[in-house]
Amino acid sequence: MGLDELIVTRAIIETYTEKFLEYSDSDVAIVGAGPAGLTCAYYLAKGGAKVSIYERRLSIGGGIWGGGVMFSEVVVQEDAKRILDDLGIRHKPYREEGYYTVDSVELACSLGLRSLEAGAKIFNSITVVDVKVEGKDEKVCGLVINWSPVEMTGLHVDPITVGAKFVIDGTGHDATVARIVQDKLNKRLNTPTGKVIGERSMWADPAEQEVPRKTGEVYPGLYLIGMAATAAHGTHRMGPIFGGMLLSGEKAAKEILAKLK
Ligand code: 48H
Repeated sequence: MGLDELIVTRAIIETYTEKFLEYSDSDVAIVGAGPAGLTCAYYLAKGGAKVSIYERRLSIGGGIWGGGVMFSEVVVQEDAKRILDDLGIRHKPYREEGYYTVDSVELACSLGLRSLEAGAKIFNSITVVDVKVEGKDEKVCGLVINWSPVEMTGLHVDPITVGAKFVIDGTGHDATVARIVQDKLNKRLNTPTGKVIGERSMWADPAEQEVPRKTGEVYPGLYLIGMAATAAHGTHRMGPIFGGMLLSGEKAAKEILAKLK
């Protein structure tokens, strides 16, 4: 029996459409499949939540792949080692106590696979361009999305909307969703100035401690994780040490799972 190209076409379109429609209303919609977003998706899905991730690029992993200056290793500190163990991600102790290295390619692949296996769905090549809001307090209750190539080429094509009980901004340095709420809704965020402050210069030790601390609800229905939390709260950057990103994803997942129950 020969292969039929039209069957290939139909198989792809039908299966993707089914998947997309099933997740067009989720418990949690995460923007950005970086280390924080993927870790958060893993713990949420493992806890029974219906989770969708929208990622602008074709590839997942955000800033993981390049390690430090394209040397494809990242460092994870003692506090976050248990997350690597929990997810079965291999790591090596460095000769200085409390520092572990992880192959960055392996980290990106493993975080992606573990979150998918736990039940999260990743929609790549989709850019989040706005939020959906409802009620008197204009609570965030979904995302407005478009194909990334449409955004890149500036075609005049209207986006569509997906729903979620909680939205998570895991967009990294840009804190894109928090900025959308600040600029388009003209709302005060739960940060010291009410706005996205912008990250401070490198100081890894306090920076890493602050990432999980600053992780949380920044506006009704909107959570900040990872580097987006750092940027919004104006804390220090940390360079290629990734423990804070993993701990931040885990913390937001725990808080949201408690609210979903
Ligand atoms: C859909 C979007 C959109 C959008 C962006 O940058 P990331 O890796 O973010 P984190 O917070 O998980 O991890 C940060 C880490 O990688 C890092 O940069 C560190 C530790 N830096 C320290 C330092 O000192 O520099 O991932 C964010 C993801 C990316 O994949 C983007 O493509 C994606 O979000 N994204 N997806 N719609 N509007 N904006």
